[in-house]
Amino acid sequence: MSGAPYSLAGKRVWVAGHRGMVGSALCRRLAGEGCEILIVGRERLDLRRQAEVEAWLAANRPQAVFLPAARVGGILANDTWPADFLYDNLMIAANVIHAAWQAGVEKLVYLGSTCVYPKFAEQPIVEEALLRGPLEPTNQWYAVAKIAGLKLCAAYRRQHGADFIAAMPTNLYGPGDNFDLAASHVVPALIRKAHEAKIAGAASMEIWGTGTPRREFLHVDDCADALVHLMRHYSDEIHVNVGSGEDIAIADLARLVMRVVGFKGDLTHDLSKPDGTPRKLASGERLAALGWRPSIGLGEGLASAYDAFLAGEGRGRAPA
Ligand code: GFB
Repeated sequence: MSGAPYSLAGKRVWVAGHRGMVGSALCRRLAGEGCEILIVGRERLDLRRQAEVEAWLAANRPQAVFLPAARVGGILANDTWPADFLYDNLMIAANVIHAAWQAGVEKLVYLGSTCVYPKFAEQPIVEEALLRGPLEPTNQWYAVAKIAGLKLCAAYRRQHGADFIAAMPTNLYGPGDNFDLAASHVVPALIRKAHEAKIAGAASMEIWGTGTPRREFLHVDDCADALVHLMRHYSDEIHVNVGSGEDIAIADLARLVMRVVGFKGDLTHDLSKPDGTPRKLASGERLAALGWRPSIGLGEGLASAYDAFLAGEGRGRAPA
């Protein structure tokens, strides 16, 4: 159930992971909320170290916390470094959620991902589908850590009355994305590949897998707006999906990116790379019932993401 609106005005609000794509979008979105935004770099606070996290929270006493901090990556990175994705994300969730409760944080929003759902979940995927089937093998490690995080929020609410909630965003893209081709998600990878193919005058651009899987994409500024909406209007044990409500086949996405970038070559396929889950369209009913709607369409969003890439606002990007 949604509680009375929680006000951020005048509050100390910690954005854990403020340098990441979601964290930086949250800082942009919170600028208009009249709150004091607390940030701390990983060179000063390693969220995987429990004692450091407890000491920082006790000293800085945030009243509200957004927790997008995570080790994230695309399908290949998740499949290549399972221990890193499971351990880092498990420790971050356990340390921050427990220490936030100890420090009396009034409200916390934890970020998971729609990859927590079963590989063959009925589409669109409702929140109740969680744990009703086997996970997608390539990102099961990240998914288990994220499931633990969302369950920690529910457990601290049930046992201690902590007002901690969990949001499950769909595939995100936008400014501050990671353009390193080995670690990135599909949108930044296709933007970089199309750009480099255009600059090189190449005849074609290669995508991973068959191009038939479908994915839902949400611009990171829409995601940040939804997270603030949930912080203000939602207080309940079940997690909430955050999506755009539309999905697209990867091959069609690639053609859309090529149009945005201005590359007119052919598509080729590296079938040695995994397709991953066939479809991952989240049901947005629960969030829509709270009065939130996305506002950035995919075409417009991809154009702004390409502009950000050209301006060098991504990590691991190629020289322009
Ligand atoms: O975005 P992506 O890496 O992750 O891949 P997932 C989405 C789809 O795009 C897959 C295809 O079917 C990929 O095979 N694809 C095509 C590419 N070309 C490329 C390319 O050049 N790079 C990449 N990366 N993909 C992620 C999880 O799954 O979803 C994360 O691994 C997170 O942990 C995220 O949960 C939301 O969408 O398959």
